[in-house]
Amino acid sequence: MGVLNVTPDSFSDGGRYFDPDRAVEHALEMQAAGAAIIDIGGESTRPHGAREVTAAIEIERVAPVLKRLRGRLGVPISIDTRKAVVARVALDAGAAMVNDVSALSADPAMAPLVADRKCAVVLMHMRGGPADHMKFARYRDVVSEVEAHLAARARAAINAGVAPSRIVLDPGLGFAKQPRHSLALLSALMRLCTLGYPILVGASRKGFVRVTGGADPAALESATAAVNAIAIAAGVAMVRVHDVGLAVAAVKMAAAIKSSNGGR
Ligand code: HH2
Repeated sequence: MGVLNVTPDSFSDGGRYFDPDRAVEHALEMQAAGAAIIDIGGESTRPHGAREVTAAIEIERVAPVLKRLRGRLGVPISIDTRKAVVARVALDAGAAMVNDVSALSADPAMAPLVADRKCAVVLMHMRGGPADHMKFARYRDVVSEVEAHLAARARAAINAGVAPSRIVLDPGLGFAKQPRHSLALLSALMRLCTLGYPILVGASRKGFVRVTGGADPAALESATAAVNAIAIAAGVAMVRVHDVGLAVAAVKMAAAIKSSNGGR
């Protein structure tokens, strides 16, 4: 999943794709590099200093990009939003998936919309909102608590009419999590995969990767690739990344090793 942040303030690429023409160009570049899906977002959820924006602003940012991509992109589009009105505009413009970092809990109109449109949905774990989630980074057993929350959100989605086959779960690395929490979740991905849904992991350039692998750009990309390879080896279905070319290489390598089945 290639990230397309149409925002002025995203933590790693804020402002780079704020211009719709530049955003379209980047979506096409990511597709050419091997992205299987493009995730478009008009609001930053960065761990420190994210500013919540109105639905009108989000729409103003993403709608021109969606319009220009129509008929030009061969891979599906996901809309990264917590707001039903934004998701509706994106689905009307051809998006096939809603990536909701609040797991359908921020907006009561989101679950009925996703159920009605029969689109795919990503349910991510977090606590609090984009502006204050780091206040809630306290756990007794982070893996069990995230696992229980994701299972509960999947049940809530199903109760609202969403087909189980359209649900993807995401542990929400870096969201209401200290680096040690994100690392613990990565070490338990095989367990999360047993929840019975495809798992998405978004580690790309995040703070815990930076503090563990190194902050300079090359180290950050290598460390991100290492996380992506480990995630695929553990059985996750999808990784959300900024540098698609590097991720494709890491994912291909991990998948080849995984499927070699010990040479038998
Ligand atoms: N991470 C970010 C945003 N959306 N969605 C899912 N499902 N999983 C994630 O890990 C995830 C996400 C944050 O990264 P980014 O989009 O690069 O930054 P920003 O939120 O500052 O735009």
